[in-house]
Amino acid sequence: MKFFVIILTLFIYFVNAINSALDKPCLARRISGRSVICVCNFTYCDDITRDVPVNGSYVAYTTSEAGARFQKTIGAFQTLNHSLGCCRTSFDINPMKTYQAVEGFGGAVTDSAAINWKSLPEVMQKYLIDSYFSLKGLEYNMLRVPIGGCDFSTHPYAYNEQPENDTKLSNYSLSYEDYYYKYEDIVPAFTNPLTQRRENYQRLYFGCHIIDNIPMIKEISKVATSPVHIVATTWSPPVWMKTNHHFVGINQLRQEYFDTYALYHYKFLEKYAEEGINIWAITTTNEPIDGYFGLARFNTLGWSVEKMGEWIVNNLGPMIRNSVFKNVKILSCDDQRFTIPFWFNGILRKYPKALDYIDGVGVHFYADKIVPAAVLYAVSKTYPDKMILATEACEGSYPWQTEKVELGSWPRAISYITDILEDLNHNVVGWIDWNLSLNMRGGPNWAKNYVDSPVIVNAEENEFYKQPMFYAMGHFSKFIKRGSRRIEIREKKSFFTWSVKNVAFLTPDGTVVVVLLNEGSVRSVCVKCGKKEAILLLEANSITTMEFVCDV
Ligand SMILES: *[C@@H]1O[C@H](CO)[C@@H](O)[C@H](O)[C@H]1NC(C)=O
Ligand SMILES: *[C@@H]1O[C@H](CO)[C@@H](O)[C@H](O)[C@H]1NC(C)=O
Ligand SMILES: *[C@@H]1O[C@H](CO)[C@@H](O)[C@H](O)[C@H]1NC(C)=O
Ligand SMILES: *[C@@H]1O[C@H](CO)[C@@H](O)[C@H](O)[C@H]1NC(C)=O
Ligand SMILES: *[C@@H]1O[C@H](CO)[C@@H](O)[C@H](O)[C@H]1NC(C)=O
Ligand SMILES: CC(=O)N[C@H]1CO[C@H](CO)[C@@H](O)[C@@H]1O
Repeated sequence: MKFFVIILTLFIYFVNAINSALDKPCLARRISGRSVICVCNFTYCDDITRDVPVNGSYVAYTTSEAGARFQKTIGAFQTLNHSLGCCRTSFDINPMKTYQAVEGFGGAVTDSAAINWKSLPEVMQKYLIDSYFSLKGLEYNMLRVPIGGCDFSTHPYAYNEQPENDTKLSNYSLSYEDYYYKYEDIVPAFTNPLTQRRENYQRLYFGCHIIDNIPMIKEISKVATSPVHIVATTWSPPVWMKTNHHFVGINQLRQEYFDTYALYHYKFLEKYAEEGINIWAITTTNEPIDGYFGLARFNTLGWSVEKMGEWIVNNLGPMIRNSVFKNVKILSCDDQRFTIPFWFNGILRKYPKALDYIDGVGVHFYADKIVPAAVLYAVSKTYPDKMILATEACEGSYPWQTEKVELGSWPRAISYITDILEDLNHNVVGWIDWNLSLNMRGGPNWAKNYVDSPVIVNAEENEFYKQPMFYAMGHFSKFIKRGSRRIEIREKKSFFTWSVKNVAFLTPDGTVVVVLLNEGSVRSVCVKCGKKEAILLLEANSITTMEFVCDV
């Protein structure tokens, strides 16, 4: 028996060694004054396999400003020995004290993401999807999909724009056969050096929703390592349903179309189901405050607290729950976290019955730097059975960020990491990034609302670039599997050392995953769990994910 265990252990080591040897390292391109980007081209794209930690040892992965990308190290746990006293910073992990269960991590398949994906040669389309979703990639397991158009489309559109005032949505179709204007202005056609063909973007643009988004989701589902949970969101319904008859501006839903707008969601679930794609959750409209106050220059639908409550209780809730899609989750809010206390809680004060229909709230990232995460407790304390999911984030969206795509930016990776750590430590169950891939300008985007993305596609050079933000996401998504529970982790440090931001999880496989963000210079820390401890070296300006079995 013992012999068998030794052989098994050797075998595991052997497999690990092979896997590690097979990891394809980052093809680093240093951007002057910044960190590196990893270049994927027609023949090469880096990948990473997660090594299963063997008892008594840990596997750690490090990404740093200096250029490490998922750099693996293996180390040993030792019996606690207080005479060592080596660490000025230590982390006490208690797997017995558990918090929220994780749903997952992901990004958004917008029209723009799909168009950029499609602008690559086929072999690179596969690289891009594998990089995010496969066993050798970040193992994303969540997606957000717009219902109809959003700003990251090539023009504003919705389903069933014609005929007007069609309460039954008799002409609801995913493919829209529509005008081709504007797109050529946004992304000029170019000659693909590989094929020597002049790429016709109009082909992609023409009904891109059905042509590109659905195939992209299908390709994703083929390689994903756990079922992909899709969150679908409407930015704006057809303008005839709205008080101002425009996609943008101050507007609300016309009272006579409350049921039609619920049907608009139901039909989307139905159309995607016909394509073999099940939607996991819908939200109750993207950023309802924007349209209410006229804050945005992109597609919106404004909602007051009262009207939203009324719509959920009288229209959307009953329609979904009395249908074959009754298990589809309904997430409310889908707006900045500061809206929770007055907006989401406002709905529930006025329409407590909405609680019967709502599974939780979606929160967006853009005001997180000024609004304390403590507001999230307004949900998890008051409604402990409702989930909080981070449904949208991106860098480069603020007006003062004049450089929309900042290749190689380390501060933008830190911004993602800090926000994810903060959210996870406040009971958030998952974190969905925006556009999976954008072009070198951060588009296409009909409203010229260009932003950054973890993957930037340079179709003219037949390359795409994995930004530091990409690896930032991976330090969570690849290791914190769905069903993992957050566990207690306590930092003990001497007064004069800076804090290392942290979070810890117990995975369904029984391993412990710890994520540590070191924003200072190089140092050693002790990680203690049960009767054992390990010393871990944290590189300067780095994020480290450590996985091990806790011997309690
Ligand atoms: C891809 O990058 C590698 C490494 O720089 C290079 O050797 C290879 O020629 C590139 N392939 C193409 C098609 O550019
Ligand atoms: C590792 O330890 C766990 C419990 O501590 C045990 O269930 C498991 O069998 C061990 N695995 C190996 C390979 O020794
Ligand atoms: C603890 O560490 C000290 C110093 O390395 C060593 O002498 C001692 O034997 C260790 N004790 C145990 C229980 O491992
Ligand atoms: C249905 O929608 C299409 C656009 O998708 C439009 O061309 C057609 O005229 C519409 N049909 C009716 C009856 O309005
Ligand atoms: C749709 O309804 C609006 C408002 O009631 C009305 O002004 C408009 O003429 C109607 N459009 C059609 C095509 O019936
Ligand atoms: C496709 C796209 O960009 N969608 C979004 C990308 O991120 C920005 C930032 O929020 C959003 O505004 C876009 O809607």
